[in-house]
Amino acid sequence: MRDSVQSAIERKALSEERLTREEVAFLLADADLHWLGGLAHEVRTKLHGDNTYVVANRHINYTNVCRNRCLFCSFSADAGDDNAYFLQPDEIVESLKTDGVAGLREFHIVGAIPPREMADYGYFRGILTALREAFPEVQLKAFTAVELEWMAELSGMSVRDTLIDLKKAGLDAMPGGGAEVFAEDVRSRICPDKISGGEWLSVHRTAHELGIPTNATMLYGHIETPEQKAAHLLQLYDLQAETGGFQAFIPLAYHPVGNRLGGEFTTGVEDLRHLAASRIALHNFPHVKAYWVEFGLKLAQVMLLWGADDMDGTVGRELIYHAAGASAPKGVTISELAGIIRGAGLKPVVRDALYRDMREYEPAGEDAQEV
Ligand code: V47
Repeated sequence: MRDSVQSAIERKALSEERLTREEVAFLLADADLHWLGGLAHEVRTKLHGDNTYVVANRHINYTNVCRNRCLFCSFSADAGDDNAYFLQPDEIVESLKTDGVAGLREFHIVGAIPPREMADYGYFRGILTALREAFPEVQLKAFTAVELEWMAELSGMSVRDTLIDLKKAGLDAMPGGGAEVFAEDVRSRICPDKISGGEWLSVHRTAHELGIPTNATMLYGHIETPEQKAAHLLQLYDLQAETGGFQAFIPLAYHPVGNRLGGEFTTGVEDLRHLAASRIALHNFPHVKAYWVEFGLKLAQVMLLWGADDMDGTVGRELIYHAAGASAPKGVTISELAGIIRGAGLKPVVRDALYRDMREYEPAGEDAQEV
């Protein structure tokens, strides 16, 4: 029985056919781990050979002041809290100039949902225009679907018109945060004030229609079931089949420190299982990331042989996972990432935010930031 389920999944994954919800739930909950890793690596190798992508990037978290206060989030704060902060666009530019941006290809810009009196639409747009003007060579991957919906509300424009306007201001691509698990039953318990799963998907559909590539995520390891995760992955699969606008999927392991939800860290085995199952289920996504900030560099390296083809980037100063108990460094250099990739027997390829302009990593002159 198990053999026939496995061979049906193998055939579908390698011939680009949609898996069923039962099959994806089987991958997430029951499948033999070695078989799972082997098949995920086959899917990854079919798409990319040994190529393993990295970007010299810098994460920018413009504020932690948030109206939503999701129960799993350890980063957000209320306006009056001691740790609350709010950066103006010129302060962001100044701090980047101080740190240096030589060699950077991408800014990854996400924050929170500050109250209306704190930030209007012009504030968010101003972050893009200030960065584009100061650093025209660095691509802007900015704002989750959650931030986008809020900006549309602030601007009085539709999501489509807001995206068109942000694109004019310099938006190149969108990150995949805020997806969590789409099931309403989960959202009402862990992020009751956040946009719905349907709204998240709709913002990404609109971005794709406008030629703005986006990423997708799934937050696992809290209160969700394998069936809910399987449904989440297949909703992503279906949108990708419709638009082709997703670049990368990033599985996000829940971190339990410093928030109201509490609970446990995921284990390494669970992390490998979720990564491999996602790679197999989402065989129509070009890239799956091993975001080393969540897992540490050693497990992220193993993940490159379990379905991941991308390590995200140098990151610079990570705040969201470190607030929630992450023990990885806050940033690394491109040469460190390249060494980790070569140590897995794979080929490091440097990329930009749009997976264009790619070439094999060469040590001379590539080190964007020593952190
Ligand atoms: O949206 C928040 C998650 C996300 C916790 O698109 C938590 O390239 C675990 O989306 N434990 C932000 N996860 C990170 C993210 C991301 C990261 C790297 C690359 C890209 C990309 C996207 O982190 C949030 C939320 O889903 N998160 N709190 C926590 N305690």
